[in-house]
Amino acid sequence: MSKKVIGILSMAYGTPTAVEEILPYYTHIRRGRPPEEQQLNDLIARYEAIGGLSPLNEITGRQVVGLAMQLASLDPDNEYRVYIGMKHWHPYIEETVKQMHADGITDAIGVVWAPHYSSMSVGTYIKYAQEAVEKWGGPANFKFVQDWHLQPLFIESTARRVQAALEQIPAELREQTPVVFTAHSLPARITQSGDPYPQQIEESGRAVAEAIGHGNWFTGWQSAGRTPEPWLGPDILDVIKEQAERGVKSLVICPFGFVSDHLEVLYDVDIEAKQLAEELGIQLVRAASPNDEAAFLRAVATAVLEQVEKD
Ligand code: FEC
Repeated sequence: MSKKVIGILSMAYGTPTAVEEILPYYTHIRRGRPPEEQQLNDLIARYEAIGGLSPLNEITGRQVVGLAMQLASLDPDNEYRVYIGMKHWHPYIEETVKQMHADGITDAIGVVWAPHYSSMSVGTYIKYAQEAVEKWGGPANFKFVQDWHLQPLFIESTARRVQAALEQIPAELREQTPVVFTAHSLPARITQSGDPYPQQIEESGRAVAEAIGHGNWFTGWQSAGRTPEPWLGPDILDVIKEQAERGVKSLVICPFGFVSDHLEVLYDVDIEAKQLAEELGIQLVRAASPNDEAAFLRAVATAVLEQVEKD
C-alpha cells in the first residue's frame, strides 16, 4: 500500500538575506509602513553588531531538514514533505501554500517555530496560512498545531540547556542564581482579551524549573517594540537592574520564546543585556538556543504527529 503524503508547513519569522533587503523586511514587519530613517539605521547597526546579517535563515533551513528526518523516523508509515513559509520574508507563507497546492498536497499540518501561542504571534502565522489556502483553493485538509509549550521533550531539552548554563556559574553561587525565562514582549493590551501567551510562558518556565529542581526562577520580557503603547513587562534590562540592586551576582537567561540564534537573542541578550549586566557586576549566562539540536527537533516532530493523529 502506498504511503499517505502529508505536507508540513513549518512557519518561521524570516530575515533579510542582504543589507538592501532590511528596508523592505522592516516595512513588512510594520504592516507596510516604512520605518523612519533613524529607525532603519538603528536596525542596520544592530545587524552589523551581530556580524552584518542574521543566521536565522540558515538555522531555519537546518531545522527543516532535521524535522523531516525526525518525522520520517518517528512515523515511517506516512510520507512527510516539509516546507518552509516565512512570516516576513521570502518564501512568504502565502507563496509556500501556493507551492504545496501546486505539488498536489491535500493533507497538511501547519506548525510555527515558536512554542507559545498568542493571537499576535502564532495566531497571525495561522491566519496568513488560512488566507492563502482560501486564495489558492487548497490544500483542502489543513490543520494547525496551536502551541507546543509543554511538549515533554521540549521541556526536557530546554532543562538540559538551562542546567548547562547554570554549570557555568561558580558552584557556590549556583543555587541562589535566578533563572529568567524570557519571550518576545507584546503589547500589554493582549491580556484584556484573555490571550494565553503570558500564562503559557509561566507554565513552560515552571515545568523547566521543576525538571532541574531549581526554585529561584521567574519570567521576563525582551525585545519590546519601539512604540508608545505599554508592552508586557518587566523588560529584561529592568530585571537586571533590579537584581543588581538586590546584590545578585549571577543570572541565567533562557530566551525560550525563540528557537534559534538570531537578532533578538544575539543582540538583545548577548550584547545589550550582557553589557548592562557586566556594568552592574553581574555574571550573565545565556542558555544555548535549541537551533537544530536533535532532541529539540524530536519535540517539534512529536507535536506535529499528535496533530496528525487527531484526525
Ligand atoms: O534575526 C532576525 O533577523 C529576525 C529576528 C526576529 C525574530 C522575531 C520574533 C518575534 N517577533 C515578535 C513580535 C514583534 C512585534 C514587533 C516586532 C518587530 C521586530 C523588528 C525586527 C524583528 N521584530 Fe519580531 N522578531 C525578529 C525581528 N516583532 C527586526 C523591527 C524592529 C524592532 O521593533 O525591533 C513590532 C512590530 C511593529 O512595529 O508593529 C510585535 C514575536 C516574536 C517571537 C515569535 C516568533 O518567532 O514569531 C512575538 C525571530
